[in-house]
Formats: sequence, C-alpha cells, structure tokens
Amino acid sequence: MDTHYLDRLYHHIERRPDAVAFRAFKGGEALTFGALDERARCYGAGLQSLGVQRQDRVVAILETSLSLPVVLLGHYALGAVHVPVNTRYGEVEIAHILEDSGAKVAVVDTLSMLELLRALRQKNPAMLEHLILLGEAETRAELRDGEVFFSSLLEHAALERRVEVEDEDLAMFIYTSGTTGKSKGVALPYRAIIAGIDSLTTLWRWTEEDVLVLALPLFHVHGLGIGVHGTLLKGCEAILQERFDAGDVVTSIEQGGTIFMGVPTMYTRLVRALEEDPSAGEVLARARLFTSGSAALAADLFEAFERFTGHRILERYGMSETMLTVSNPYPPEQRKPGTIGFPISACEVEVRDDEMNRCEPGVVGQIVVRGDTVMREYWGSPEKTAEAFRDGWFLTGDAARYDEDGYIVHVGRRSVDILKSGGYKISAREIEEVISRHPLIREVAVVGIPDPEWGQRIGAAIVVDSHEERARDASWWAGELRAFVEGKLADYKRPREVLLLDEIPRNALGKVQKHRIDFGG
Ligand code: MLC
Ligand code: AMP
Repeated sequence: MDTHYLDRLYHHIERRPDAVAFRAFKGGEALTFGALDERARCYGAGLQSLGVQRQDRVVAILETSLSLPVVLLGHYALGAVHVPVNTRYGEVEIAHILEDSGAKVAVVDTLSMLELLRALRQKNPAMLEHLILLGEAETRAELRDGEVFFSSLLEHAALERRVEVEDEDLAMFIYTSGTTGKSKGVALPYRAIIAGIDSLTTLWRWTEEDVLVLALPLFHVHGLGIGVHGTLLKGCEAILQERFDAGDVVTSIEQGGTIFMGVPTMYTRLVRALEEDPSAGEVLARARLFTSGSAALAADLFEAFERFTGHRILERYGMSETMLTVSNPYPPEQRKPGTIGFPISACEVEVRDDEMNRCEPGVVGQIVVRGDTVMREYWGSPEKTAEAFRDGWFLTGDAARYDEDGYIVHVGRRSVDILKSGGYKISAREIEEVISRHPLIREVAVVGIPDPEWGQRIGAAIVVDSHEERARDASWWAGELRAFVEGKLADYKRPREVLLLDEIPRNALGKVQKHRIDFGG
C-alpha cells in the first residue's frame, strides 16, 4: 500500500496550525487547525481511558457545533469508528443503530436525546458501556452511572501520536435506509472517504482561500463527508450554521463566504428569499461556487437562481455507499441543468442495463460504481453486501441515462420504497412497519408524493379495521398517525397526507402496486 490516506487529512493541521478551520456562525468563536488537533487528541486519550480501542464503534448523535469536528478527529486519532447519527431520529431508529453497530460508547448533546438513551439503557443494560454528555446534556444534566462529561475527557493529556491505522480500516459507519425496514450500516474505510472527497474538492478547486458556508446537518456524506472532510483536506475555513436559514446564508456570504453547498429544498428557500428581496442576489453573486446534491435539482430552480445571482449551480450526485461519484464540470458554462455530469477521477461510474452492458445515449439503465470511493461492506451483513455488487461494480439502485453529450441524467430511484424528502433518504418499509403496529390499522402502504419544495412528501394509504374508525376522515387519521409515530421515528418521516382505502391495490401475485395509489397530486 503506497499511500496513507489519513495522513492527507492532517496536512493542514501539521503545516498551518494557526489558521482557522471552523468558525461558529453564532458567536463567531473560532477553532484553529492546531487547537482542533490538540483537543481531539485529549478527547482521544479520554476515550482510551474508558477502554475504547482501535476499530471500536463510537456513536455520535450531535447537533452542529465546534465540538463535532473535535469528536470526529478524536475518533480518528484513536482509530475508532465514528458512527454519526441523525439527531432527528426517534426510538426505533436509535435502538437499531446502537444494537447493530455494537457501539460501546455514545456521545450526545441534547437533553431529549440523553433521556432517550437513558431509557434504552434502562430497558437493556447491556446497551452501551458509557455515555458521554456534551453541550446542553453536559450543562443541564446530572451524571448517572456509566456517564461522563465531555469536558472531563478533554482534561486528559493529549495522545502523543495517533494510533496507526491502515487505509482499509473503518473510519465511519453511515446508517442508510434500504428497501427493507431496518437501516444498514455503510462501513466506509479511510480510503473511500479521503479518496472521494479529495478528488471532488480538487475538481471544485477548493483552496486555503475559501470560506465554506456549512448549513447542512453533519451526519451524512453531504455535510460531514464533503463539508468537514473537505475543509480539513483543502485547509479552508468553514462557518458552521446550526440550521439552514436563507437569511443566515446571505449574511455569511456577505461576511466573506465563498462556497455554499445545499440540497434542492434549500435552494427553493433561497429563491423564495430572493423573490422577496432581490438585492440579496448581489450579495450571493460575490460567492465563488454554489453546489447542489442529495436529490434532483429542477431545471427551473437552476434557472431562477441564475437569474437572481448570476450563478449556475453545480449539481453533483452521490450516495453513502460510494461517496460522491458524479459531478458537473467546474467551468460554469459547462454545467448543464437537469444533469449530474461526469464521473469524478477517483472512481469509475457507468450507466448499465440489467445484463451489465453499458447503455447507449438515451437508454435508461442503472448507475454502477467501482473503485476507491466505494464502501467496504454493509456492517454485519455479508448477504446484503453481496447482493449490492455485481462483477465488482456497486449497484446504486438509481436509474439514469447518458444524454447526447455524455452527461449523466438521473431519472429516479428504481425502487418505489426508497424516498427522498428534503434530501433525507427514507425507507417506506420502515414507516410501514411502525404504522402497522397501530391497533386499528389493518394495512398500510407508504408512498412518495411529488412535491416542488421537498422533492417528495410522505403519503400513507391505510385500510382501517372497524366501521366506526373508517367513519373518521383522512385529516383525523393524519393527526392520529402523527401522534403515533412521534418519538418513534424522525419527524421528517411522518406522513403528511393520509388516504383511506378499502384495500391496498395488489397484482395477481399479491404484490402491492404502489403506482396505483393516487393521492390526487
Ligand atoms: C419538515 N417539514 C416537512 C418535511 N420536513 N414537510 C414535508 N416533508 C418534509 N420532509 C415541515 C415541518 O413539519 C415544518 O412544518 C416545516 O416543514 C419546516 O420544517 P423544518 O423541520 O423546520 O425544516 P428544516 O429544519 O428547515 O429542514 C429543511 C432542510 C432539511 C432542507 C433544511 O430537510 C435538511 O437539512 N436537509 C438536508 C438533508 C441532508 O443533508 N441530506 C444529505 C444526505 S447524504 P410544521 O407545520 O411541522 O411546523 C446524500 C448523498 C448525497 O444524500 O449525494 O449528498
Ligand atoms: P443517501 O443514501 O442518503 O446517501 O442518498 C443517496 C441517494 O440520493 C442517491 O442514491 C440518489 O437517489 C440521491 N441523489 C444524490 N444526489 C442526487 C442528485 N444530484 N440528483 C438526484 N438524486 C440524487
């Protein structure tokens, strides 16, 4: 093995310790590359004292703050696996991830998540050996058995050197929804993350001069993968915004931000803000680069944004399992709306038919990926891993075609059971499994309803048991389902519309035909 991928991540830490790496939008507090590394090594030493070793999994359920990159690099310093978890998840999702990852330790920063983890540990005392309390969880809660404050771990003497790791060692698990009810842990080695993000940010010409405006959540490959790792690899500064707000993005760009990355829902909101105040377009025009991904960017949204700001949004495509693999070219005039562009240099990407032949232009096939950016495995699931590959290619499940100029056009998901709303991936099966536990619901089918702001809205078609319950209307059931899934699943998975049916449409073999379920828009 000729490279140590992880060393690339420490290039700026070692050479430019006094440069700012991350800055909090609120309050303006800054963390230099040097201070970040120092704190991460202290935290790593603290974790070591708790018994965490190389390749042990540590679950991180963290809102955006300057502590988040410290936690990530602390895990890397120890060779432990960072398992980021969506902070909006509820009991069902969290319990599965804790169990499946076999994590010994979790770090948590809100009181509500702390309460949830405590309740889960009470039910199953074998779950997690230690809980680390950070942020609000640290300032507002009292320690119980098996719990420790983050700040006390930072008091340890810093690890003198990082624990040695191999390129194939696992850096992160990202839990992702599949066509079955339970999420799968995408096991990503250092090789995949660093090869993928380095190549992408080089293509996008990120440099030490750049200031990234980072308002994406930091637990997926978009915000955490590109945003945090790109900042470290290219030595730029990232302004961390706790949540996306169009006005805050404009403010950060006014203060010198040069790059913004968003999901299409964020661009819808930015365009709405520009319609209200077109003068903000002059501010946004000062930035260098706007990128979009995680869901399809509509061509009219691309055009509206260009009209207000002069910027042609650079759309790219990716997936937790493969990192980012396809991107429009950097030169603005070569960015083509409605396409995701060309394969990046770190991997091979093709559109292939079911016989694995490369598709001719215009013919719809599946995106397949091979090379350094691809995950090692689905954690603990050799069968699912084997099913996901064919002839050495990872099968993405995304339908696409080449256009006449060779640009790849994303057409949609091959499975109707995988949904995207606001850029979050959602398993219809997972929601169905939870709703079907409702005592009055006989059958349920969850579908994605096309939506101009969210990409898809969640709809639930239900068949209810008694005549009395059926008499209640769909809006009553929408409220009932909202209450029923609350706390169990992330809020964005809640059905927004409910349809009462006599039966769920099925074909002669009994298979549910979701395309026949019509929410009327
Ligand atoms: C929230 N609302 C929704 C909804 N989510 N309505 C319909 N569908 C949904 N999915 C409602 C809320 O209930 C609320 O209404 C109102 O909309 C505002 O909700 P919110 O929760 O305040 O929205 P907000 O927090 O602003 O979230 C929008 C967002 C967020 C776009 C900022 O969704 C987001 O951060 N998305 C990014 C996801 C991401 O990072 N994906 C990357 C995955 S990696 P009410 O009535 O309840 O008040 C990947 C690979 C790759 O995909 O290629 O990048
Ligand atoms: P995730 O599993 O959360 O990483 O989401 C990956 C999925 O997001 C891909 O399989 C695609 O379906 C979708 N996706 C990512 N980028 C794009 C894009 N530019 N256009 C359309 N879909 C996208």
